Amino acid sequence: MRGCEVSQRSRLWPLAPRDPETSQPRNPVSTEHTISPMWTTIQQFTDIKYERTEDGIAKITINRPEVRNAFRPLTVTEMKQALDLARDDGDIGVVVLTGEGTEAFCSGGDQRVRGKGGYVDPKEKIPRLNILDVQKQIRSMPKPVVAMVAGYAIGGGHVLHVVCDLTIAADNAMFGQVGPRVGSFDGGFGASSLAQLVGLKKAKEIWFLCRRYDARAALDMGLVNAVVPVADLERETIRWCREMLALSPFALRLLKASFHASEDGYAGIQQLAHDANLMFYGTDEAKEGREAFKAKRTPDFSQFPRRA
Ligand code: S0N
Repeated sequence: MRGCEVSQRSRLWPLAPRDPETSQPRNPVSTEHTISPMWTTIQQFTDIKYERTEDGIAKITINRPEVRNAFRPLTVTEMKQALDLARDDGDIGVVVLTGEGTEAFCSGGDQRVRGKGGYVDPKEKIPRLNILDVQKQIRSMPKPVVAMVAGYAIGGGHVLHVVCDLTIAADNAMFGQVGPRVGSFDGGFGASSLAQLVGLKKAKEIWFLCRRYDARAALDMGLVNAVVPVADLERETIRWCREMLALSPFALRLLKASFHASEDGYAGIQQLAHDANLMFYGTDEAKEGREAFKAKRTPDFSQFPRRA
């Protein structure tokens, strides 16, 4: 595990026992201490925080609360690095994406550094729309990514939660697109994935009218998975993450790839096929091909059944 002081994969915080009828914890008081996470900083960044729990949850926090967690090129570069770290860390099973504080998840691109062709880093001077790379990274991350949303998820910040696999919202969350108001639009995942989530008419309404939607409205239209009091947001998000950590990581990985396969076209099929290949590599049939090549002999595949 790269750059991390925590080396053991332990289960210090087991899942709370749940009432099978209500799915609520049987004894919320006694489970309180078991659910609070201990975050360890894995790497220092400027615009983001990258932390993890001992039991396999990574948390990426956009840390620019003074601009409602708007992203600038450096923010995006660091998010890409953190997502790579989370992907490559075999102890990480779930990734949480969030914003610092309770005012905003993310307010999209930093309008102060928006130039003619995109967002401009003063050092680089090259205009970029690199947040699109982050969106793709979240989509292809072979682990669930959970958006933990308090406050505003607006513009490109809204698209970020849309591309996450699940969204847990605080009751103060506010969602919306503002592109046509501020002179931009995201016709990629920002349009297609949103339409898949809430339906085409609703997605067009969100983009064409630039209205804001509170957490209750977001839940009603299927934009988020759960709404909880803002004080409970992290606890509830961690609870959802730990439920997933208790499940088969490869089944979750294959499911994620399957959900995206048709929507992402050849890239989606590539991801799913890659996952199938990973499994195939472990079979005796695949090993026979490799061993035959190394031994300079003709492979004998006759021993393997042609399954129905
Ligand atoms: C988030 C809002 C609703 C919060 O309102 P609130 O709570 O009243 O706070 P404010 O007083 O408005 O804000 C506090 C301080 O934060 C600054 N600030 C807020 N958001 C931004 C931002 N996005 N960029 C820069 N600064 C921001 C305020 O200026 C204020 O600063 P001070 O204290 O100094 O006055 C409200 O703030 C709001 O509506 N914000 C703007 C939302 C917005 O327009 N976002 C950009 C939308 N566009 C994108 O995200 C583009 C995404 C993108 O990259 C892209 C992707 C695909 C294809 C194309 C693009 C593309 O860029 O074109």
